Amino acid sequence: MTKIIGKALKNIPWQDKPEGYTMPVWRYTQNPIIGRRAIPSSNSIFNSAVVPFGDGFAGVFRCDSKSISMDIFAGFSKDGINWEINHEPIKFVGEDEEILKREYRYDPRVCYVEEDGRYYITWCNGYHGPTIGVAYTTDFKTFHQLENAFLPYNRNGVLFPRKINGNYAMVSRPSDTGHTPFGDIFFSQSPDLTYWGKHRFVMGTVPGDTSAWQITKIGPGPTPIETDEGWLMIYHGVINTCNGFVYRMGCVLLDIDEPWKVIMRSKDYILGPEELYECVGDVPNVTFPCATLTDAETGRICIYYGCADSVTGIAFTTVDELINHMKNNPL
Ligand code: BMA
Repeated sequence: MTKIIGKALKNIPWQDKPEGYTMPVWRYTQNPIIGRRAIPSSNSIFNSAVVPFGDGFAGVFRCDSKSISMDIFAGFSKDGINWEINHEPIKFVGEDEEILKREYRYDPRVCYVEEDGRYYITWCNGYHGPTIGVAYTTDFKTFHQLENAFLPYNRNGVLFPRKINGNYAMVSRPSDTGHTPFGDIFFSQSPDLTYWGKHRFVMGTVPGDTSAWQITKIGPGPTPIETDEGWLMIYHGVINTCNGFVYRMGCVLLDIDEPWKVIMRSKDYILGPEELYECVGDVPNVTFPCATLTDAETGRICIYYGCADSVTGIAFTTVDELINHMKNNPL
């Protein structure tokens, strides 16, 4: 039994694994939980992140508008399933007008760092090309934008929920200006969330046909989950097919003190596009995880993921399911 290091979350959204189901991750039967038109301006709501907040939940949602402008919106929920999303995008406050200028914003992650009492938001932020935007809030009303973490081009910046060896820690996926046909995961460290360095390679794509769902590019997904065996990280992996990219999810266990060191990684994916709402939409065949809720008491994990760049779904697993999956399907 692996233990999640963290808090109990009695109201975590949950359904038991269906009888006879063989995959390590199973979908919520009422998916998708957020449809395209959940706010008046939206064309699609997907690739979004949630956290426990008060006696319920809060989140930051990617809503593309009907002009296909990509922006991020705050939202609230009592049960983690039914969401009220603000109709206006987040307006950041900050010290530097240059950084506050908006080009586009998408694929948010939210990470609570207890020692700071702050919820940090990271997202793909347009600044002469995609880079990683960073902000924090304490109330999901006022959002303070900090410096972008990196130079362009980078997508998928995911913060760790505590400092490691005295530094903030982030995994990210350097990219290009377009629909990047490559990409590995790197680890970076910062004493102050402004200056990032001590970059380390974590892991790359898998050549050949050993694990071809992750042959083209990979990127970090939700905030890594601390366990007594290491950091459990769910990530996305992509293969380029004759019909375009297909996005699936996998998992990896990283060393607790040196998270650029991989302990175990799964060869088989844990979830991929199969249901209609994952296979059909603005971008077909995409399952894109951006957040988890975890319950340290039971080991339960609820994954939030974007479906076909159109709607948002949830799926369930446990820490033991994922650890066993890696043990039984080692890369
Ligand atoms: C990636 C990002 C994601 C998106 C995915 C599939 O490059 O743009 O937001 O879900 O492509 O279109």
